[in-house]
Amino acid sequence: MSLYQPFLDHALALLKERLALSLYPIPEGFERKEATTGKGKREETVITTSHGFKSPKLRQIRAAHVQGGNSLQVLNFVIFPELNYDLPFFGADLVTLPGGHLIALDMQPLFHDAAYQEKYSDPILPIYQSYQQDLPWGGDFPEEAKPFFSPAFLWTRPQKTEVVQTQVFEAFKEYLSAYLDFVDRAEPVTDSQHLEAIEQSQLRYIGYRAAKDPARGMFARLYGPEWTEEYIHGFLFDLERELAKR
Ligand code: DBV
Repeated sequence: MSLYQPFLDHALALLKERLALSLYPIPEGFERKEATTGKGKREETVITTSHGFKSPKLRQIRAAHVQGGNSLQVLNFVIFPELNYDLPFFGADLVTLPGGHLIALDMQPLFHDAAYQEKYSDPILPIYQSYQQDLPWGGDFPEEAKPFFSPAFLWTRPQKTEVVQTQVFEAFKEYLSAYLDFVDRAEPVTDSQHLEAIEQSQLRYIGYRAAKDPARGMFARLYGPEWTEEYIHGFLFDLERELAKR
């Protein structure tokens, strides 16, 4: 079984328990994609599956799960709230490559003012701090990505797979549960200036992630550049296209 299957199973079970969930459509040809890489003993089949849901307050809950053997496992799981809520994004990028594990977990903020931090970061800091010893700061990451993370950004590069299966899994569960507490309490925004600011911030975030998707190279090598661009803009980071339809 893949390293991140238990994460996905847990997340979907918890979402079903706590939200009025319905399916989010996955464009045809993107539910499951397979390719074979390497030759001879190095041959591996790499399967990417997609999962999409929504709930009344959450526009898109989606996961991309890449399974390519022991040295290629990825779960990218993001929740995009509806545009009439000031909720942060839930962002998890759980990546295992030949070089090791790379874990990013955060409630990615729409705004950086003190009131927003107090509402959506401060409650997460005790969870974040409780993992600092076992999951230390992972070092360099792109400077331009910094505006998209919160003070509770858990960024770590565990050496041992066992740490992913234990502490990282626990942290993932705690962050997701705390996020769903935020969702429970969220009230719709009605002020038009505030709504406009939320939409702009969501577009900025999604635009950045679509433009700088660190998986673009991997997907293009596996499945070709056309499939990859369509996957990124038509499913993984689709807000711009969805707004054009509204
Ligand atoms: N990352 C994605 C999606 C992925 C994915 C949709 C479906 O946004 C996977 C797959 N992330 C993925 C892979 C790598 C990373 C790395 C395959 C390894 C790339 C490589 O080394 O070849 C957090 N993810 C990373 C890195 C960061 C993140 C900081 C290191 C990449 C680097 O150093 O450039 N999550 C990522 C990120 C944001 C986020 C940048 C920004 C808002 O939420």
